[in-house]
Parts: sequence; structure tokens; C-alpha cells
Amino acid sequence: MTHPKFIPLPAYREYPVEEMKTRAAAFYADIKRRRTVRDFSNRPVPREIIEDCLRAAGTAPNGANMQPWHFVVVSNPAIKRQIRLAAEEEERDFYHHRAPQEWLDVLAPLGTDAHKPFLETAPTLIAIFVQSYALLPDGRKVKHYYATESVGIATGILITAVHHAGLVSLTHTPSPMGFLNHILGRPSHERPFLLLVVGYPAENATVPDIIKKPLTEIATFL
Ligand code: IYR
Repeated sequence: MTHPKFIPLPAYREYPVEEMKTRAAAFYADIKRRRTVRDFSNRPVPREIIEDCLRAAGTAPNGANMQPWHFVVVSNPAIKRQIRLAAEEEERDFYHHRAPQEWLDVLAPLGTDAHKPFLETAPTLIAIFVQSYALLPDGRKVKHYYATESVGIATGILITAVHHAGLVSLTHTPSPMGFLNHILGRPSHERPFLLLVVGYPAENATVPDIIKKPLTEIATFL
């Protein structure tokens, strides 16, 4: 048993209430500009930017601080091509055979299909893996708690960091995603969670005309 060790809260900053209000409003104004983009430019993105976005993701609150995530950043064109081919194969099966009509109906406004050119066009793909347990060098397994929730939170921070840096992203979930372990050489105790496509939008990028639910619908104050 390791005993807890505490240090004074290192970097908390309290702002005057008026400044907090301005900050909260300004953050909302900025994050509501974020759109999921499917039309990417092939302009390269400096690796340093992706590294800082991943460092930000790695600060996420998570179960027992086990940090049950792994991020594989792919910019190599040959690997991107392999991912595209494997994803499109799954997606063709999804759109033409597996997806129930009910699912296809709610996807219709997004205009998605099995064609995923962005997996090759975009400069950066970040494959995000969930580790349901850690594997110690001696082969012992250490269970991770709330692994999926933790990786979901880290992914939210990553998406926010990418937006904040001035890039766009697409949360892509080819299903099933097991091919990512194979192509990227990840061990079987890591489960693919999401493929985050990151880059600049294409000059003529369009997005679906959709709206977010208002606060009154998404929140209750008691
Ligand atoms: N994985 C498919 C289908 C898809 C599913 C949902 I839920 C979306 O919000 C969007 C797409 C695809 O990526 O096309």
C-alpha cells in the first residue's frame, strides 16, 4: 500500500466574478465555432502542435490516475492508405448490410457514406486506444477503472485543444475498428476507441446545417 502524499494545490487561479462571467462567455463563444469537418486540406500540421494537444489530453481526470489511454499519431501516407482501405471495407458493410434503417435515417442529415477520402487527405490521424488493464514488464495485469469514461474525457480535451490551436477534427468511428490494432501494431489489451482526423479544412469545406439543443433542453437546475 502506498501512502497518500499531498502537496498544496499548485496552480489554481481565482478570478473576480465579473471576470469569470466574461471568461465563461468567451469560452462558449469560441467552442461553439467548433464544427466536425469531413473535407480536409492536405496541408501538413507541425508535429509540435499535435504533441501539445496530446499533452493537454493527457491531463484529463481519469480512474485512479491510471491514464488508460494510448494515442498513435499517423502521418505516414502508406499507413494512412492502409487505414483508409480497411475502414472503407468495414464502412461498406455497415452502410450496405449491417446498419438498421433506423440508424441510416438519423445519419442521413450528416450526408455520410462508406467513402472516406479524408483518411488519406488529412495530414494527421490520431488513433485513440483504451487500455482495459496495464501490462507490467513482468507480465502482471493491473486493472484500469472507468477506462472508457476516462478516454472519453481525454478525447474531449483533445478535440477542444485541436480547435483551440486553430485546426479542425473529425471523430471517426469505423465499426468494428480491430484493424487498427493490426495496422498500428498495438497489443490486444488495447481497444480502439476512436480515430480522430486532424488538419486544416479544405478551402471549399462544407458542413451539415444542424443545430445544437438549447440549454433549457440539455440542463435542469434544481
Ligand atoms: N461509422 C460510420 C457511421 C457513422 C455513425 C455515426 I453514430 C455518426 O455520427 C457518423 C457516422 C461513418 O463514420 O460513416
